[in-house]
Amino acid sequence: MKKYYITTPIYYPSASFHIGHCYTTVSADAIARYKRLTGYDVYFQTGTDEHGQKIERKANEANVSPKEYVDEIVRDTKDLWEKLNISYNRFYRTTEEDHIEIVQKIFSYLYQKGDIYKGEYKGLYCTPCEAFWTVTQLVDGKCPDCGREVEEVKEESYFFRLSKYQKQLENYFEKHPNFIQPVSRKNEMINNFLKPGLEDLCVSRTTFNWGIPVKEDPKHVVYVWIDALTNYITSLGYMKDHDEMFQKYWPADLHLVGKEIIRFHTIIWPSILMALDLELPKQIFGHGWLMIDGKKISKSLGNYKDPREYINDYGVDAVRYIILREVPFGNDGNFTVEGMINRINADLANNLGNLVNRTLSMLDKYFDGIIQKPTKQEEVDNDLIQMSLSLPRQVEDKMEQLKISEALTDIFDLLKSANKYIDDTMPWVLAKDDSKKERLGTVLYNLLEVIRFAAVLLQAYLPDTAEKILNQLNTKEKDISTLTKFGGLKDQVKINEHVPLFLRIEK
Ligand code: ME8
Repeated sequence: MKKYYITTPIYYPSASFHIGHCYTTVSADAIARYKRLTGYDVYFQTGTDEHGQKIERKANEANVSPKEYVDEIVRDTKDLWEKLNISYNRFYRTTEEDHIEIVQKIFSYLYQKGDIYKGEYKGLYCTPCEAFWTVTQLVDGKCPDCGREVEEVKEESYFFRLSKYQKQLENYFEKHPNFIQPVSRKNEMINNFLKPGLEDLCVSRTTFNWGIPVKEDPKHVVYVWIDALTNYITSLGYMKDHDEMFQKYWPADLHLVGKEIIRFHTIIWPSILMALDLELPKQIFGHGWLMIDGKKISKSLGNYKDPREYINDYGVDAVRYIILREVPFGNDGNFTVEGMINRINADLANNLGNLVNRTLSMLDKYFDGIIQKPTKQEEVDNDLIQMSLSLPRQVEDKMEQLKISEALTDIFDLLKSANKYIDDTMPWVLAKDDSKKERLGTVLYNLLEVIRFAAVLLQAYLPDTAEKILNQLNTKEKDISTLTKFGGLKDQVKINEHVPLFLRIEK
């Protein structure tokens, strides 16, 4: 079985996650579920990035130890992912013993190799982003990533020879055109960072304690981004005696990250991997941001709500749908409650919900809920059948390019055609004529089968809803391999009870 290792970034523990945070995780979940559906042995990892100055300060403010502080928040993060139905295989924390041990080993190895050396850092630091900057990189004197104040830092530090990997990185980017996606992000990295020349990177701090101590020099803690990025391999048992997971799953097939951290993932992380003589991940995809009123939803702007409120109000799949459907993957997109309600009403309640409800109700009414497998189809059925049969291929093409929103559009287009097919074939008219009974059974069968096609694929995106539909259809034909033939639903099976999937929301 082919393996697929997909990761989200490990999240900074935060007491106030917003819908923007859910974007990376829900998108990764849809990709992971889709890959499982198409037969891959998927390993999907997420987790938390728990060290650093920012966390230490917050814990101090809250008058608790950093570990107590993160433990509490991590519980809350897991709760949110559970409510969003995130099917991760591993939730990894950088405070885990194994991680700490391996980060120290990696640091020592690179030090002995000469890729890490001791010096003094004098420069600027953005604590919210945990990022070092030079004066020329600032925008209006502020952090170019988040626009907040930077602090002057002067301390003894260890440095990683990032500059040594400049040429190797350039070559790699050139030889692997899909390594950084979308392409616009690759160009940004080349123009903004590689062309001006890479400087060595400060990889330890001495002015606070909450981090992984450098084994040989414990007044230093490892720079939190080095600690964080290595999570993708320490979790697999890299440098451990039992490294079967590492052998099996590395290199990662996809690191899915927000665009503001693409620099760390495409320049710093690959250089470290090169220094360790390891293979590079196959792809790093930098997605865009969810915005409110043209600004990134973020804690500092205060324009957020706990996503659980939306889940409570509209249901988990409505929230997942908005995240996955609203913005072409890679771009920024606006998030509004009004937009969410419009989509729920138009796509989920009308297009999908009504189709399922109408079809199942007609089968109840005209055939006591018993499926009538046809012996012949008519000319008008062919379009719908062909459209269904080509859907899995279309979705596969879109997912190959991580065009999640477009994949959903294809599925919902089929549902739209099914609704139109009801208007064209008018089952309620057929029902009035006894001699048309067989034809009526065929029309309803075609609709049920289209619904099954859509539901099988929707398992990747709206898992609860897909499961409900497949249960209502009373079918075990849930595998994507059953979509090579139109006609998976069995004859004379009685469908299960059904309730509307989504209710229209009055504004
Ligand atoms: O960056 N729209 O963690 P994080 C879309 N710990 N995505 C958003 C978003 C928005 N408005 N706001 C946040 C970190 N995100 C580091 C990662 S990995 C080795 C270390 C996304 O908690 C963001 O882009 O700040 C990122 O992918 C994820 O939330 C976690 O961000």
